[in-house]
Parts: sequence; structure tokens; C-alpha cells
Amino acid sequence: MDKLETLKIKNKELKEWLAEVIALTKPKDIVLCNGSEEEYNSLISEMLSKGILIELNQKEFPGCYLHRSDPNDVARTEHLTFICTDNKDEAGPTNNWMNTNEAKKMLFSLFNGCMKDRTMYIVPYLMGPKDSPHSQAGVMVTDSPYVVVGTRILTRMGNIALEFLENSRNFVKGLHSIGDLNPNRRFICHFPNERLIMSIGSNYGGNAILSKKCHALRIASVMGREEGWLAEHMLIIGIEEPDGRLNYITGAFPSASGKTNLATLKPPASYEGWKVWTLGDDIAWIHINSDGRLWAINPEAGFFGVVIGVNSKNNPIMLQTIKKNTIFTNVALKSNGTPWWEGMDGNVPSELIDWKGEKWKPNGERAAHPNARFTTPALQCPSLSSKFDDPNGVPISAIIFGARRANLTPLVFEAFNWEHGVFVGASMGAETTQAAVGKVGVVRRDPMAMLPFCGYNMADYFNHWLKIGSKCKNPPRIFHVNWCRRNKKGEFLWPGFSENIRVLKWIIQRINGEVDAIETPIGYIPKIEDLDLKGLSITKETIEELLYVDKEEWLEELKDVKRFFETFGDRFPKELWEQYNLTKERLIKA
Ligand code: OXD
Ligand code: MN
Repeated sequence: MDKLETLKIKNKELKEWLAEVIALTKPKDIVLCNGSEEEYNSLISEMLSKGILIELNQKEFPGCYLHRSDPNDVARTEHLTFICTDNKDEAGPTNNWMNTNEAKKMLFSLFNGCMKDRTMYIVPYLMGPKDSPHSQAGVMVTDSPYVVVGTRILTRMGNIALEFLENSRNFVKGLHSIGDLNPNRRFICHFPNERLIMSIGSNYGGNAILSKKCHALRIASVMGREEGWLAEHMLIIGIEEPDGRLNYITGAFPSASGKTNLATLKPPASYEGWKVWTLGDDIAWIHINSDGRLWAINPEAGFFGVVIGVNSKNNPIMLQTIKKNTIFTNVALKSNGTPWWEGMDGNVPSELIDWKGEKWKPNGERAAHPNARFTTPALQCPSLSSKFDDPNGVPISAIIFGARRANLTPLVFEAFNWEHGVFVGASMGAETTQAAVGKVGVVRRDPMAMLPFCGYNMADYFNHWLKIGSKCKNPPRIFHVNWCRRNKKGEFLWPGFSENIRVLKWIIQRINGEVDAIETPIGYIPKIEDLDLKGLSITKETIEELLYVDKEEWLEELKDVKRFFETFGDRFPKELWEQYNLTKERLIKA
């Protein structure tokens, strides 16, 4: 308690809560983080000396380090992630639920004395630009220096947040401990009614850097519902055309499905004068503005992205971004001390140290972990938008839902209206990826790409979306894309990456009323002649296949959508059942 007094924290609620967590976790030392560069550097040095980080080749990758995680702790663990409320219905059928009191009893015993040989870091952080009315503070208490440096990269961390909190403003509380990294004692628990997160037993970004998924999505989604805004798993970009016209769009794609690539897209040479400006690659907080439109801010200040496949062709902008001041997690190491990952430029080296720290030769096994990541500051991204720090954010003209599907879903289609768009988002199905522990490549319903991140009953979440649209005079248009459709031989039909600008161009033309479209039972698809395919070696048959709406396949899909919607019982919005029935009727009639 004495130590706490010396920290001179002004926010009364924060002081009281810290006193409680200190009494519970009994740390050896306490450090209040100020967010300075000196503090960052000294944490890095400490981790280097303890072997928690490995210095990469500083000539080629200045300020870059490698972290190897416990092999048991390499991705989000959705089965160990809980929403804790008094009533199970508040969490709904898509979340794991624990009763508040039972969860606390269990967690208090796990946290009891867990920091007795460790330093406790008190990490105040700000989500959103400094002077934005939509920004929020959080305070995370952790015993992981890796989490502290990650939070410094991914948020506006330290004094900036303490100042924000001085006027006794509300904040989100996060208590994190590495615990013993035993998956049997790993829990990521959210108490949305108390704006509290308690996470133990993992040091993986999505489980442990509590500002990100836990605060900015799960807890914030609950706040958004109460206060009339949306916290979404979405990238935000501005697309500038040669004549200077600039449209902002957001895009919801499941984890590890290309949000970062789209957010940092470098238009191909044939798109001279086009620019994609990056505002965010993972999370958007979206508010209704007085102009009747939706505006978005990115609450984060850095990118925590999958590094596999990043190369000078697929993502030159991110490749440039991660060349400095970046923490790499679970990449392989070349003999010259530079990082290596599958899909990187150049030949596969004949020898490497793999992500587990073992000698590796090409043997069919992967050298980097499939979910190897970079943690890197947004400010050094060459395509960062000048609006990145704008307190108001940017006005959104279109929302894109995107799901990785080998078949079924066309390259792009547009919803008929907001309600239909909410149905399109709510019925989204996508193949699972390596970002979460579990089987990869299995189709699951992942509404709005929020399945693992919605902090409350998703039936209420769908209702909330409908309400937001009805309150908006000029809501964004809603689209769905699928870059990953394959032919019968299993080959991708669409080149993807930078060529996705062609689809964005059609979307922009649609929202500006410049092109017509073909009405299908699932929405509007492009007329082939309106898709800009100049310079692409793609046949008319391939495009037809990419845009094909297979009636039988869709009717089959609807059966699964129905089963999913039914799990919400009476709470499920009737408007979406109506959209379901209309879609089915249109398909039967087609
Ligand atoms: C992420 C995820 O890390 O969605 O962004 O898992
Ligand atoms: Mn994500």
C-alpha cells in the first residue's frame, strides 16, 4: 500500500482497484509505466538479458526482436475465453459463459500470490486518438514485460492515459498474469457489467494484451450497445482515386483472413494515381454522426498481424513497416540474425533455427509457426492516413463483409438495403484459420467476423445493428467479398492481394451510382463489363465462375444458417427471419 501511495495516482477508483489487485497478487515489485522510450528500451534490455527476447540483426532490422512463445501458447484459445455474468442469456449461445461469482472465486484462487516473485506492471493505455470524444482509457496490470511492450506498440500507452484519467473518468480494468502457462489453468474472463477483464495462463497477444480483443471488442461491444455505437472487428481504409475523390470503407473479415493485407494494399502499377490509405487493420469503433452517417475511429495504435506470406509482392507496405521497431513472435531465424517465415521473398534457406529454437533443415515441417506475428507501430506505416489521429475519425461509405470460402460465395455482391446487409453479415460463414487454437479450414458461422469477440448475446447484437441502421439517415452500403473461391482443381480463381483494388473500384462506383448491377437472389453482383479486368490474365469463364450464384448450394447453406439462427430462440430479430425467408423464396423462384 505504501508503494501505491508513492505512485501518485489521482484517479480514486483506480487507486482502490490497484490496492485490491496488489493485495491479491502480492507482487515483489510494482512499476507504473509512463510509456516513455527509455522505459521501453529498459524493458527490452531486461528481456534480452533474461532470454525472453532475442535481438535480431540490428543493421537490417533495427529495433527488432524475436519472442518465442511457449509451444502451448501460440494462438487465441476461444474455448478458454468466457463472458461472466449473472445470467447465461446475457452471454448468449455463441459465448462460453461463467457465473460472475463462480468465475471470481476460481480466478481469485488462481491469482492469489501469482506475482510474489515477479514485478507487477501497471499499464495505463488510451484507446483512440488523444482528444477524441470516442476514446477510452484502460488500465492493465500484468506480470509480463512482453505484454507491456506489446501494449506500448499497440496503444497510446503511459502518461497520456493517466492524464486522461485524472478527471476521474471511467476506465476498463484488466488484470493479467502469465500464471504458469499451463492450459489447464488458462482463463480469459470478461465481466462486461464491471468493465473488468481477468486473464491468466497465457502470454499470447490476443489472450494477454488486454487492450485489444478483450477491451476494444468484447467489453467495448457491450458499451457500444448501451451507448448507441458499434465496436467491430473491422479494418478501416480510405481509397483515393486519381481525381482526388476519397471514400472510406470498413471491412470485417475473420481473424487471419487478409484484413491487414487489404488495409495496406498497394495498388498495382496499372492503377496509377490510386492510393489506399490505412487507418486500421483490425478494430473499428463506429459512431453515428450528426450528419446522419457512420464515422469510424481505430482505437489502436499499432498492428498485430500474421507475418506468414508477407513479401514484396503480396504486401510491400507491411514488409516495409515491419523492418524496424517490431517484435516478431514465433518466426524462424536465419544464420545472419534476420527473421524468416514461410512465404517470404527469396529461396528457402538450407538451414534455419525454427520457431521453437531448434535447428531446422527443409523437411516438410514449417520453420515459422503458422500464426507467427509481428507487433509494429502504425506510425511507421508508409500508407498511414493523415486522418489516423483525427478525433472524429472518418465517414464510412461502405461496409464490406469478407469470408474465406472455397466455394459458394461470389467474388463480390451487394446487399439490397441495410436490413438485408445485416442478414448478410449475420449469416456469414467462413473457414477457420490458425489465429485460434482448433481445426483450420472448417466452415463455421462467424457473424460479422465477431463470433469470438462479441461480449454479449449475439441476438441482441443483431438487433443493435438493425437499430443503428434505422437511426442513420445515410447508412453505409453493405457488400460481401470472397477472395478465396476455388475451381474444381482447388486453384484460386481470383489473384487477390493488390488486385482486390478492382473489386473496391466497383464498390466505389456502386456507392456513387456510377454502375448498374445484376440482381440475384442473394444480392447485386457486377456486370462483367463493369469489373475492371484490364491487364489481368483471367478468362471470361473464370469471372463467370467467380460471380456464379449456385441456387442449390445456397439453399443448402441456408439450412445451416437457419440452424444457427434458431439457437438464439425468441430473442432473434424477426427482421432477420424475414430476410432469411425472402432470400429462400428468391432462391426457390430463381
Ligand atoms: C487478431 C485475431 O489477432 O483476430 O487480430 O486473432
Ligand atoms: Mn483480429
